Parts: sequence; C-alpha cells; structure tokens
Amino acid sequence: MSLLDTTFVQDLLDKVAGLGNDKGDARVKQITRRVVADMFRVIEDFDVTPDEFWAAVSYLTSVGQANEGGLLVPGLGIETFLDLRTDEAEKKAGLEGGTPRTIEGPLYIAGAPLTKAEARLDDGSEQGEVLFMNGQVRDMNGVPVAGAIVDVWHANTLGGYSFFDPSQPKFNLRRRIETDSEGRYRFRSLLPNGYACPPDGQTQRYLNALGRHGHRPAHIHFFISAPGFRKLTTQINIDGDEYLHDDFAFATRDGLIPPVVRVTDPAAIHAHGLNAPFARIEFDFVMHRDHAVAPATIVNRAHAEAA
Ligand code: MBD
Ligand code: FE
Repeated sequence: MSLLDTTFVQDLLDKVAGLGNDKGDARVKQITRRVVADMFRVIEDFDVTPDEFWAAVSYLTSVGQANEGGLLVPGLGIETFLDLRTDEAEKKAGLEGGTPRTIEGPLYIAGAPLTKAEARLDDGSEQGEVLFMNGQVRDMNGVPVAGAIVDVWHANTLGGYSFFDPSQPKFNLRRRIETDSEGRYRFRSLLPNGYACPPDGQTQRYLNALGRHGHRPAHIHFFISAPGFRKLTTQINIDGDEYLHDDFAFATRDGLIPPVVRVTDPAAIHAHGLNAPFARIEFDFVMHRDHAVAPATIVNRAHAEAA
C-alpha cells in the first residue's frame, strides 16, 4: 500500500483541509483536500525529492515577486482551458456560433480614452506600418449593435505594451470606441509585433526547462460589451506571423485570423494622408445576447490601473 493511501495520511489530509470543523468555506475545504492529495500523489509517483520540492516553492515565490503569475498561467495552457470550459458550458446551454472567444492575457489596463465610432490608437511618435481596421458589431441575427464598446489594446512595433513598457505614452495603443448607429467602429493604428516573455524572467525560465519558446504571434486584443449582450473577450492575429500557429499562450483560433490587405495604390495612400503603403483589416464581431442559463462571461480579475 502506498503511503498516501494509509489511514494516517488520509486523516492528515482531512485535518489539513479543516474537514473536522464546521467553520470556514466548504468549497475551499473540498478543493484544498483534492489539491493537496493530488500533490502528495505527484510527490509519491515521481519520487519528488525534498530538494526538488523546495526548488518549486522557491520558483513560485519568484513568480509572485516578479508579478508573472498572469504570464505563467497562459503559458501553461490554463487560460485556454478556462476558455474551452466556457465554450463547453455555452454549447450545453444551446449557444453556438458568434465570434470565438480567446484569452484576455495579463496586459489589459482599464480606463482607456473613450470616443465615438473612431479613434487613432498611436500618437504619431512611433514609425511603423500604418493599420486601418474597421468593422461592425452585430447580434446572432445580423442586427447591428449600436453603442457597443470596442475596448482595444495591442503591442507596439517592438511587441511592448504601454504601462508595462514605461517608455510608451500613457494609454498608447489602448482605446475604447463606441459603435455608431450602424454598429460600426474604425481605428487607425500601427501594425503590432509579437510579444515575447522577458528572456530573463521566471516564466521563460520554466519554458526553457520544457524546451519551449515564449513568443506570441502579433495580435490585437478586444473586449466587446453592450447592454443586453454577453461580454466577448477575444483577439485577432496578424496573418503571416511566424508564430501564428505556435503561440506560447495557445490563443490562436480559427475565425480570428482576418486577411490583412496591403494597400499600395499611390492614390489610396495619398487619400489617407500617408506616404507609404499601409495595411487594412476588416473584422466584424458577432455577439450573443444575455442568456439565463449560460455562465456569465465577465471575468473578475485584478488589473493594474494607469496612474
Ligand atoms: C501578451 O500580449 C498576451 O496577450 C498574453 C496572453 C501573454 C503575454 C503577453
Ligand atoms: Fe497580448
């Protein structure tokens, strides 16, 4: 009999989880009982040594100190698994179709400037390929959603995000756009580059031990929200990126890779007030209305706030 299965260790687990008292939180107790027991099982099955165990404790401490919890979670596929669970729950509730969701990631900042129908996301201080993106927010019946908020954020040409990269202006490449009476939004920005985990960071340290890279393909994040609708958290990928189907955060999904049209016609370039070819992306967001049964899609998680 394994040590784990002895009455002594099973009793220990019950006490660890506070099962013998009637205080505390029943759900926390139940999950603690399982998590600690599963960890004991791992230690036993893999004959984890004390040195290895304390290395793991020290590693998790470093992740916390580096504030990389939000980076490690998608890197281990956990954020994607949570999405797949929401997809499954929606399917069970009869909700299918619409724009696919994908992970939020760790780099959202609330409170970006809000404008009607259109916005420019960059302030002109960075050189790069200009992007014009536009589209429509609709419900599942094709009815436009006026007054929806398109909350968009993305990296700069070096793969860095404002706030987290203090060299960028406040709210650079972050805006909220309210759709017009036809549900339309449009913005001007710069094509982003892919993000890479800090090479000397704690997430990359783990990835190295797995023989993995820490790159994401170039992408643009969105929260789409409107009264009476289920909040949509998603991203689009920039087609052609070398990591398009090799994302360390596992966020690429079919339906989220719109064509990138390169506009090279001199008259079109001139008409946009530019002097170099630019990129155009059209992408519509299709949302589900509020639903009585399916779990809510608003995820409460800690976000840094711009000072
Ligand atoms: C990102 O930009 C991102 O979107 C995710 C999921 C993880 C790290 C950086
Ligand atoms: Fe991102």
